[in-house]
Amino acid sequence: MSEPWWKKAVVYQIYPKSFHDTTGNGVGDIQGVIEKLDYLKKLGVDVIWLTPIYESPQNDNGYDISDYYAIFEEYGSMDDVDRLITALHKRNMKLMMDIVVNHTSTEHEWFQKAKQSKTNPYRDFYIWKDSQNGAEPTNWESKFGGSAWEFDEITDQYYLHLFDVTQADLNWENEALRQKIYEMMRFWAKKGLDGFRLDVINLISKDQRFPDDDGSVPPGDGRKYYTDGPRVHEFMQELNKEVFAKYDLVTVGEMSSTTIDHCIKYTNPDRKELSMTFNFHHLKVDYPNGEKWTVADFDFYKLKKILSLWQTEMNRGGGWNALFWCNHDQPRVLSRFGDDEHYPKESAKMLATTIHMMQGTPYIYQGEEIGMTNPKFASIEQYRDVESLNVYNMMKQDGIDEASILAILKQKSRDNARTPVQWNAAQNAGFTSGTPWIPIAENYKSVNAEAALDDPDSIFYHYQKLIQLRKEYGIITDGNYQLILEDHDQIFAYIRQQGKETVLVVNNFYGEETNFALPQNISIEGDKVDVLISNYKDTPTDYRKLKLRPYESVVYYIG
Ligand code: TEU
Repeated sequence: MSEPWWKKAVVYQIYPKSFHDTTGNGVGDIQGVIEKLDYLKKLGVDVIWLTPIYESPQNDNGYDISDYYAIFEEYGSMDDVDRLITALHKRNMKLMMDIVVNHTSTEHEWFQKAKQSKTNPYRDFYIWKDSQNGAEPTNWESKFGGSAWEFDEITDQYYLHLFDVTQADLNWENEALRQKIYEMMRFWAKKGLDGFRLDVINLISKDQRFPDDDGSVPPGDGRKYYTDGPRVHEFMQELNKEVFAKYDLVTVGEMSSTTIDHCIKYTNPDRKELSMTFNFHHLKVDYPNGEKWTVADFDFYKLKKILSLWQTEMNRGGGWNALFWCNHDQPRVLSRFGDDEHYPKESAKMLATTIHMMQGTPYIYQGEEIGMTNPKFASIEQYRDVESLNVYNMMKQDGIDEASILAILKQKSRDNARTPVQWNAAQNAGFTSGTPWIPIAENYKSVNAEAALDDPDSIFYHYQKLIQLRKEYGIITDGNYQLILEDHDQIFAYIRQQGKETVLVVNNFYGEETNFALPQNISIEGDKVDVLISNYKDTPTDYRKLKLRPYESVVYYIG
């Protein structure tokens, strides 16, 4: 059987709110996406993943859907979506829509009906429980802080919300609900979509005993009772049969706190569940003792180890990884693992190469390709994200001083990724003619798409080349992965091998020079050596011993 097309594809994530505004209301829109398709075609990406554009009160920027069949007015109309699909397909590109089916907005009609009475037919679409000795039904915590249960006076019961109080969890045990979801997803598939990104899809099956978390496994917030839960694979197979298989869709599941074993199950084609998964273990290397809300440096050894483990284990189990550094929930990678001040170009390119030469399907988050950085907000007034604002309030209540809280948000807030795309050096970075819904990063005069396109040595063209290499070299898709120099404190190096071919990837992750020496036990055949990509000029061709400059990154092909 031939390999699925998406194994050689690169996906570009668009967060429409911050992408491009064509109406002047300060919020990006679908027409703004259409206008930038030639730019994306030039970059070379195959698929666009659009984060939720459905009707929504926007308490969590669209991850709180109130109508799956309607488009949020500020983004445009259903006609705009149809035009986007046509415009993409004309360019031989594809559309992947984000879908949120772990929860809906409490403004969704189902929830509005469900809360009216215990006997309402929609009641069981959600998860309702009585209080336990006058307190919440369990001690589970919301991912955005506080209890995961909210009391509703009308019927004297609590409903479950693993995220914001306005995001009520759906009850996947209910067959009628599942059928409604499949029907809705088929509606979208019929429009000519090419795939789905499924929001926190590994949280849909809750342990029906609903036990208290005894805290024996950190963080003790209840997640062990609903993460990769009892019926999740059964539900994925049903979803696959009812929707994905009928339309030949590419699917990526967002997996919260998952394991490699589960991700193999989700993505091994024999099981007919999903195409690939996102996991976040490599992005928790700056959470000391699992705590996200601190200012912390990242653990370089851990980063290498985790990424490498997922490379080898997913391959061994016949699974498939989604590769990424950035999304709308993560700080900008250039500010996080690179040096956005002294070596922005070198380190952005080095980070891109590190991920793009691995096995899997790479995802680029809007602005990453031009080296966008965290905005370094200095006041709470500049933040918009519900999670950041909750954390701010909770830390304030705990008596933590303003400056310390702001320092944490500056590093960890999800808003770091959500500032508008910097298109040019004009007013509001060319994002809008109005007032942007969230402030624009101050560096837009030098960091912007127009400047990147004018500079042959830009980060943009480095990404373009990485995407091209994936199309040209089968070994990037299929070759075996092996980490080398595992204990080196500055170098992240690995080899990919297939038959007599080798790709050697050497990255200096720091701003100091260092020496690379190929370990003796690594055997490389072949005498033809090519430098596939690098981030300095005059790269030496003898790959066995190298003096690496700050953030230097080199990829050799030997075959
Ligand atoms: O995120 C799920 C998720 O678990 C996180 O990455 C989340 O942002 C983090 O735990 C907060 O600390 C998805 C979406 O990507 C995110 O934007 C939504 O807010 C969330 O689901 C709820 O739908």
